[in-house]
Amino acid sequence: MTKKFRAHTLNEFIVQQQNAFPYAKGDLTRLLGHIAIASKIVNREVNMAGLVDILGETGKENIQGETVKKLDEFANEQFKTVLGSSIEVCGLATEEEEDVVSFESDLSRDGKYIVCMDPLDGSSNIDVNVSIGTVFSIYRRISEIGSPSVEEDFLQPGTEQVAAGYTLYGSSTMLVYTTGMGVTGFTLDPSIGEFFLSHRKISMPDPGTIYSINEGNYANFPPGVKQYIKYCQEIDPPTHRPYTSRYIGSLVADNHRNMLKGGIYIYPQTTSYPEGKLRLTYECNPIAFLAEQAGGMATDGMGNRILEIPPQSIHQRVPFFAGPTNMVNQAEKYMQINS
Ligand code: P6P
Repeated sequence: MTKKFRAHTLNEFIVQQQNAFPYAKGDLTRLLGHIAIASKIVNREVNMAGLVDILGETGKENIQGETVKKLDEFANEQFKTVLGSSIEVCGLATEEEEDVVSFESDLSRDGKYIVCMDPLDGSSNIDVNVSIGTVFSIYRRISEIGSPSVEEDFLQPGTEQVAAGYTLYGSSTMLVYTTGMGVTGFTLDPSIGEFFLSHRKISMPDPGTIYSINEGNYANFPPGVKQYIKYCQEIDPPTHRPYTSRYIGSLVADNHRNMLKGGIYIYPQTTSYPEGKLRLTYECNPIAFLAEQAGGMATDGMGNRILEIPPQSIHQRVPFFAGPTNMVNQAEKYMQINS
C-alpha cells in the first residue's frame, strides 16, 4: 500500500517548525500566517491589475522621490491593515512610509515583533506584466513590550532577524522564507487559496553560471565591477564561462532565479546612486539572510557582510552583492584590487 502523498500547506509547515522551538508560543507562526494572508490579497490585485483601474501611477512620490504606482500603495495599505490588526506586531517600516508606523492599539503595543518590508518591489515592472515581489524582515523588538515601537527597533543589524522572506508574484505566486533553519518555498494554489510546500530546502548552486546587473550603468560602475563583468564574459569552459546574463530589474525575481539556478546579483555604487540603490533594512537584509541560509553570501562589495552593517536610518542605501560564495568572493577580489 503506497503512502498517499499529501502536500504540506504553509501553515502546517510553520507549525511543524515552531515545534522545533520548545519555547515558541506561536506568535511568529501567526505573524508569518498574517503575511501570507496579505500576500494573497495583493496577489489577487496584481493578477487583475490590467483589468481594473489599478495600473498606472497615483501621481504621488514616496520618500525615495520615486513615483508611487497604485499597486504599490494598495500593497502598502494591505500589509499595514493586516499587520496593524495582528497582536504580534508593534510597528512597521516600509518603503512607502517616510517614518516607521507604530501601531497604537493596546494589543499591538504588546506585540513582540517589528517588520521591515517593501510591500511591492519592482513597481517599474507592474505595467509591463513582469514579475514583482513583496520582501520582508522580522525582528524581535528591543523596546519595552507594552510601549509604542521606537526607531531603534528598526535599526537592528540583519543578524538579529528572526525571519525573512518574499512573495514572488510571477508565473506562479510563491512565498519563500527562512527562520534560520534553511530556505523553504511554497507555491499558491489559487483555486483554493492555499500555499503548498514546493521547495523543501532551497540550496544555491555554487559556483553559479548567471550574473545579474544593469549593464546600462556600465560607464558609471566602479572599476572592480567593470573587471568582474569582463571576467564573467571571458571564454573559459572549465569554469563554465562566459556566464549567462539575466537581469529583469525586479530584486525578488532576479534573486529567486539566482538562488534556484546559481547566480550573483549586483547593484553597486553608481553616479545616480553613490551609496547603491537598494535599501539595507527592507531589501538587502532579507535577501542577504535568505542567500546565506541557501548556502551563499551577501556583501557590500567592500568586504562587509550585509547582515553586520548597522543601519543608520530605515531608508539607508548600500551597495549589494549577493549570490554563491565563489562568485561573490571573485567579485570582491576585483573590488579589493581597485579599492
Ligand atoms: P534599475 C526596483 O525598483 C528595484 O528596487 C529592484 O527591484 C531592482 O532590482 C532594481 O531596483 C532595478 O534598478 O536601476 O536597474 O532599474
